[in-house]
Amino acid sequence: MSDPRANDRGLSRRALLAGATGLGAWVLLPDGSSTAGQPIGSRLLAAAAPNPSASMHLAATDGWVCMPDDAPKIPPFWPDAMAPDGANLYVFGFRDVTGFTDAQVTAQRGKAQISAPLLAFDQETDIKITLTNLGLSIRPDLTDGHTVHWHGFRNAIPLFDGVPELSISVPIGRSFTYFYRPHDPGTYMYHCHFEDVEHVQMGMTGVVFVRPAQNKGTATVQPGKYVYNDGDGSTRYDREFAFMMTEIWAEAHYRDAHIQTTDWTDYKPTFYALNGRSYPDTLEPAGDPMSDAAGRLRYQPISSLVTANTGEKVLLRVANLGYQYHALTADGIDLTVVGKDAALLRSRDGSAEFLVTNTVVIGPGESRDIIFTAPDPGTYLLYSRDLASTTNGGGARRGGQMTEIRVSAPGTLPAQTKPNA
Ligand SMILES: [Cu+2]
Repeated sequence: MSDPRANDRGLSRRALLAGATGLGAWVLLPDGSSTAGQPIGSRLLAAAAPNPSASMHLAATDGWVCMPDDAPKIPPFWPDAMAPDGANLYVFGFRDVTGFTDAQVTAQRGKAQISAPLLAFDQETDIKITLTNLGLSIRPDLTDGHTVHWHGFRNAIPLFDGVPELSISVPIGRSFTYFYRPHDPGTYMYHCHFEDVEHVQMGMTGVVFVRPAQNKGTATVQPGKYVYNDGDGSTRYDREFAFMMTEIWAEAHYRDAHIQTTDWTDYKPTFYALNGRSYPDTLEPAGDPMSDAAGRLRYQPISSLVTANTGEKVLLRVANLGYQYHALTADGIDLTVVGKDAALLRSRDGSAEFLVTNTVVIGPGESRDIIFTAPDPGTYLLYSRDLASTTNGGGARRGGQMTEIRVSAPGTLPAQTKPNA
């Protein structure tokens, strides 16, 4: 395996030029102009100098996770008898291996997680994401590549868009560094785009969002937490929680593990998930994929429990990378949709077009930014309206895309330091 840090350093001007020139004679610059007729890269990189930077390292591989054990069995598909103790479903996925040594990265082969790591960046940050393809431990015969596709993101350079037909995919044992400079705040999602119907279903999906420059404060807005550059503070919030909504078709996962093919037109999900977990697992605290003591949700590390103090503004960043529509509802709580598909809901004359509702419909590949004011102390359900998506495999107990909003008296919880916590 190549050294991902070397690869990171290797995103030199020359490498960038080689990549860009290989794909066409000009590129569109972030300011809307193009480099036609100019030496490619000179303006692009000169402009990068003053921006803050962020870099991270993701690994792509396969692994095993644990869906709720009391769901009706579907022999031989689920639970999968080949699964190691404490697991029951085969998946593909990403892991955050930022700062790991080569040996540590390689050791994560066969230890994928769902959903993918939650990514958050500030607007106008120069971002490098190195992807290492560790291969599939259970299917060494499958020589699939993997990519990172930042869905809905306007990429200046197709090379970094992660659509293998239009740029490249990362072969097994190799690393590639993607570069982004986000100009548009909002909630996005990312996924592998290689054999995407299969790899997305297998678990290679995660939420990525961009915080607005307005958070630093402007002439009209105090420094704080905002969803967008609204100019008037109307998207301010106190706490944020991101949800990746997906469906899991256990039969297809079994067939991938057991060297069989799937007819995707037979699609019939078994589990419905928030951040890779089905209720009541959604309520459990965050897991740690590196900890042997983390228990059965070790490789489904993202909690979906919403907590707040009465009166606080709570932001829900919801993305859907399933293949079906979902409708999220919270009984007795007004939900204000302030953003859709990483765009502030605002009319041409600048007036707000926020939608106040108690049910938010989200299509596949779409995202919503939803703010509500935490009501009186108590526990409130947040769930998908469709009955099938609030069971586990059609079982009698409540399950699927359901979680709780637990509200405490004012001043009880300290300020939130990271999303979904
Ligand atoms: Cu993939």
